[in-house]
Amino acid sequence: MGILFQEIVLHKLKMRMLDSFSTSFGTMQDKEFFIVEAIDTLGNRGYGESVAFTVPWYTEETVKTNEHIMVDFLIPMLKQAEIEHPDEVFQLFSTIRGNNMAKAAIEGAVWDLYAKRNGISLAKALGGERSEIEVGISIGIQPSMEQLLEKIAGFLEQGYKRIKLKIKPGHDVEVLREVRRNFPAIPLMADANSAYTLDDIPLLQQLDELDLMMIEQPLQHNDFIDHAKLQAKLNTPICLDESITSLYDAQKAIELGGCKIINIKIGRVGGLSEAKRIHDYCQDMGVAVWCGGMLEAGVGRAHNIALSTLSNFTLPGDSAGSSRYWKKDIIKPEVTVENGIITVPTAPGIGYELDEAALAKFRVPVTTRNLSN
Ligand code: OSB
Ligand code: MG
Repeated sequence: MGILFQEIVLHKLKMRMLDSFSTSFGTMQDKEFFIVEAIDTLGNRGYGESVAFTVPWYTEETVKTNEHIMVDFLIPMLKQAEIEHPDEVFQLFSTIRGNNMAKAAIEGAVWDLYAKRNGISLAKALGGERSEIEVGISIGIQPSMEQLLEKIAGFLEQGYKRIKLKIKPGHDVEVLREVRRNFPAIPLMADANSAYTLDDIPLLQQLDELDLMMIEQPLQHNDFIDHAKLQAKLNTPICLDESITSLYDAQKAIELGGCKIINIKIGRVGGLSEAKRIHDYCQDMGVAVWCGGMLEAGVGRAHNIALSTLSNFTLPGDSAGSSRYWKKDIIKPEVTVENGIITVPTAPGIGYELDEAALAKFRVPVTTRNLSN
């Protein structure tokens, strides 16, 4: 028998991060998101997490558009479906354009449910091979150089495997130079979140002397062509984040020479099935991938960990331990990092339990009613 859905429940949560997080596009402190709970007719429960922010500055999606698209379109579609395998969800949702983060939140719950029904971990269901994954840390723009150096030293002490720094015009080459001077040998990279243009080629070329692992998304959020022009003039590998929203994008970006590395985020590409296809394609093309982060709570973090067990995730990801973001996470146990390594859980599904008390504590009302009700 395939999976028949009894109910799809949205839990809307609001959590305050321990530290604000600043990028070239803005500063975040409060995280609002949905935990999607998919319940099958046998009473099994799977969980997904939506990753859009309240403001559409990373992609066009927001918490409100996620709610609208899930409640009015995706949940009614799923409730009518019978699914043999979670790979079918992507196709089921293909008549709805875009809205990848809304789709991924629901598809993620179906993947967890599927793995639990089969008594296997999500990592195993995805075809993952690693029992441990390496993680780095993404550090937001800091108020001062002293604070940045202190933060870096602290995270290195905790064992994180690489340091990623956010940059923006006026806060780039000098900052990275100073960091490199203080830490001559650490694996270091920079993420611009689309803050530059081709006019900045001379500036970006100065990064070549700093031995960065890569520069992430220097140019426009939906571009591959200018990135290819830039890559031709840079030794530092370009990694694309925002620009890659599908397998098609990954194919075009790589064909054009727009990147040498891809940051895969489950939400940005519309779910785990598409993430896996991008992973497989990159592996065939000899392009390394790593798993990005969206300041997730525990459920989203668990999905990132499971995805990172696939064999071409050869570079450390951004999903750090729960305590880097939250005073209290929503899963038991919390995600812990030891010497830069997360041990992949082996229990069925995402491998972590929902902490019902935390869910109750952070819950806020869902406001959108299904249009057809
Ligand atoms: O570009 O990878 C990004 C956070 C918010 C929005 C975009 C990005 C990020 C991060 C942090 O770099 C990743 C994390 O720690 O979850
Ligand atoms: Mg990025």
